[in-house]
Amino acid sequence: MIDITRLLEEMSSTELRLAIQVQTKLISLIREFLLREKFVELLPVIISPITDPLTDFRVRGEVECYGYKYQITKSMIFHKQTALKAFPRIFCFSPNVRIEPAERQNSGRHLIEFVQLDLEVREASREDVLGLGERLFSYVIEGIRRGADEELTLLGRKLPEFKPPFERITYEEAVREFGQDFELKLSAARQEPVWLLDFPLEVREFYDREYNNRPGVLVDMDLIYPEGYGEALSGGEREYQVERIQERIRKKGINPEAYAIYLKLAESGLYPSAGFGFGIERLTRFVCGLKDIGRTRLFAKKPAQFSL
Ligand code: ASN
Repeated sequence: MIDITRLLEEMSSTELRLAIQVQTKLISLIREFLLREKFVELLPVIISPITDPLTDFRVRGEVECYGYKYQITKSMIFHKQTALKAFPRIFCFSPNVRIEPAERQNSGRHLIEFVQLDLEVREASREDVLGLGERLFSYVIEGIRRGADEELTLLGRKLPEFKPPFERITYEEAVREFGQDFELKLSAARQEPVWLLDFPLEVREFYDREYNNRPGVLVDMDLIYPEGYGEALSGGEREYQVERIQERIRKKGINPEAYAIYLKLAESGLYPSAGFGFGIERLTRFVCGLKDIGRTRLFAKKPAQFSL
């Protein structure tokens, strides 16, 4: 059953209302920044024959219409790459559904339905989108510090100023310093955002590009929030040559038939590109200094919880 008491409590929560007012400003600042950078905004794709494979424990959300099978979007990665055939710089506020394990219900960071700012840039390198990400992040934080000071004061949040360039650390260095499960430890140990670079091939999806001269290492990145808030954004350079994509799909043990459409598109020629996805609820959580991601949106759906 849906917990009506919780739902009504949410509708009357001052904290939640303040967070959503801040979020409205965040979204507006992001748009303002990206439009100035000559990006085009795409409308989100909610169902598609293909979506981000992500890791196996996440169940496929499927919808059948007219005898065709669609999947519910886990990320618009393949649509982003395809859309670059039409426009050189694109972004989308993209709703994603990821059926996370029930144990993550109270992680404070996981919702099974969330929105990410997903963007992609034709012929860009990781360095290009890393710079863009830093500028976007600093712009948005500065805009909120100035434009939402009332809300932040009421939320009891002191938001520091962040000046790029941000620190960089490789995945290998992070493991050495904090062990395999390093994300929250690294995040808690920092007062400024930090870039995490060069993930090993096994822990990411097949579309992030492998270095030409470093087999098994990817030209990708995450931005990690300070103060223990964990991951902010995730992205990298992409594979775009059909043979390399086929090889990476094979290495993941995925049946290439499942991605036949994508492989056809790659055969027709994809642009080299780089991009990232930036979680809006997590950004709201960080900016507002909230413990619980359930307080960053109405109708929040935590793992294994039935909600409106
Ligand atoms: N949006 C991410 C990216 O651009 C992918 C994801 O959400 N898994 O790399």
